[in-house]
Amino acid sequence: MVRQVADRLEFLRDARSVLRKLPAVDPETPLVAMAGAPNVGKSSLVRAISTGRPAVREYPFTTKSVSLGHITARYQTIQVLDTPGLLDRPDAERNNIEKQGLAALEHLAPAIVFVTDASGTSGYPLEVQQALRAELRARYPQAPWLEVHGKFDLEQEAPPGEGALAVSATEGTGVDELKQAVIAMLLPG
Ligand SMILES: Nc1nc2c(ncn2[C@@H]2O[C@H](COP(=O)(O)OP(=O)(O)OP(=O)(O)O)[C@@H](O)[C@H]2O)c(=O)[nH]1
Ligand SMILES: [Mg+2]
Repeated sequence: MVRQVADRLEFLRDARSVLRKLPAVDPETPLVAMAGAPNVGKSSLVRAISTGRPAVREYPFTTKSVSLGHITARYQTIQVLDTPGLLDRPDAERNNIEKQGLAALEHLAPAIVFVTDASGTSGYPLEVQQALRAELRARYPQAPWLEVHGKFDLEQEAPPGEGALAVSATEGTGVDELKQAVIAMLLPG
């Protein structure tokens, strides 16, 4: 019998080793996810506003799986989820790294901080990032949403959109405002 279901047992063994590496998200604690195209500075912002310490590198798809940091405010905790970069393309063409990010948005239903990089250094044009933003907004219309315009120490191709927070993770400008905006969004009152 064991031999008959051997391939399924093997799948379960593989699944266990993958699942073991995922962070334990507490469903009772407020959750916000940093989302956006690859290389726009999501992980840098997670590091800047939370206890999370995801790797930061100058190339896309540095973040290959979700990870968690925390913010403590008013004696309460907020979970901050770093997610892999997403490209503006149909799901069928998305790679497994992107799919993990989408699965997190889908199943954990976090509030979303969407990061746009209009400095031209991410490698992903503004139009691509804007199309991705429109897709995510349409896909998760219920998600509390915060718009961030990153790498603001660099020259920008476009001004921050209305209501967007201009921030620089490297120089620290706007980082406190971002943290306070996240707290206000998740711990109202
Ligand atoms: N000048 C400047 N560079 C930044 C800023 N934030 C991030 N970077 C740089 O942009 C690159 C990508 O940063 P990450 O934080 O790894 O970006 P990411 O969106 O997490 O990237 P992926 O995980 O690959 O999707 C790194 O070289 C960072 O040093 C910023 O505010 N200003
Ligand atoms: Mg990253």
